[in-house]
Amino acid sequence: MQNQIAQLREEIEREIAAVTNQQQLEEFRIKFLSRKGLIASLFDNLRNVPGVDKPIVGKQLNELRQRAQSVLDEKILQLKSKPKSAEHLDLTLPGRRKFRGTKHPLMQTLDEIKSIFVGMGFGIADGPEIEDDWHNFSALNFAPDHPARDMQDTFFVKGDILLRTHTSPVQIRIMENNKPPIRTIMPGRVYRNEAVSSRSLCNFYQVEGLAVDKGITFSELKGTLLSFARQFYGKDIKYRFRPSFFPFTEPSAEMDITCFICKGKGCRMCKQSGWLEILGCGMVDPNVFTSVGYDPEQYTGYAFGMGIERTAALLYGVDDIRLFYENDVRFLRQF
Ligand code: 2U9
Repeated sequence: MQNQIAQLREEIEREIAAVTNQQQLEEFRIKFLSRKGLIASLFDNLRNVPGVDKPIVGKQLNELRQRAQSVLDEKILQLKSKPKSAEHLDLTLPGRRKFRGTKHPLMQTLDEIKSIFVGMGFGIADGPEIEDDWHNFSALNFAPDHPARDMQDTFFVKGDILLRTHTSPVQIRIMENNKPPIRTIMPGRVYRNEAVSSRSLCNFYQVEGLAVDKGITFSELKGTLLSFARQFYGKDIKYRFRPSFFPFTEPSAEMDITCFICKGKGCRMCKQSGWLEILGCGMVDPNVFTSVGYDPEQYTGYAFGMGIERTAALLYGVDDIRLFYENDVRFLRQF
């Protein structure tokens, strides 16, 4: 009996070492450890062992069963942690494609505008979105009874603190803190108390620009903005300046370019006019210079402003600017 136990122990050690998968593991368990297995049958034979030897043989059998169980448990753990062998890998499968986001179309538009103006020597500045009446209105020559100062048009926070309605207060802050020459653009978010529609939002992006120096003329304004329009909309566009009014510029104008979709023939985008309005501009009003402590006899300057949603809508032929804020991937992945 003791010989049989020794042989079985050797067999157990040999066979467990050869086990490499779940099926062989189960075969091992059945062969040695099941109720009809080899160890159980040795236990059955115990009744034929002489009485004096029974305790010692019984002890050896118990140790054998424990050993078989422990090598089985170890093997279970080993197989679990073992990486799947190469035969399970299908190296011909195509790689998993990661979903790649893209820059938002409004930011693409803004970045393009920024880079064109930086190329013409402008710096970039930003400032607070929560402003006071002075920087947003008074210093910009808004009359005390101008409708924009009304609760109906502007979001007031408390007293004369408000959400800026344009990025012009940044220019006021720059002029308050710096001497000319100044050539800077101010991109940023602005807020207006307006009903949301396909053409207007209550918060949107703007880029404004300001140039101040001795001897700046309307020709420099025209040359700079024409150069911008040609780089941004295409070198073949034609342009026109229409007189307009803003409290902070005098004279003021709006710049139109020939519709780049129908080439001026008239279409849905330009409402059959052949022209697209792209920005507002003008020569800085002398009262604005006085507000910031510049001598209007010494300095002149020009300023301009454009809405980014409107610009991006024109560029990409989008007819509802609310789409830029819905974050529908079917829309966004087209840019
Ligand atoms: C200072 C002096 C003058 C900025 C200007 C415009 C004309 C303009 C609109 C375009 C579409 C606003 O986003 S919009 O609704 N802006 O037409 N903005 S001149 O003039 C300034 C700014 C700062 C100190």
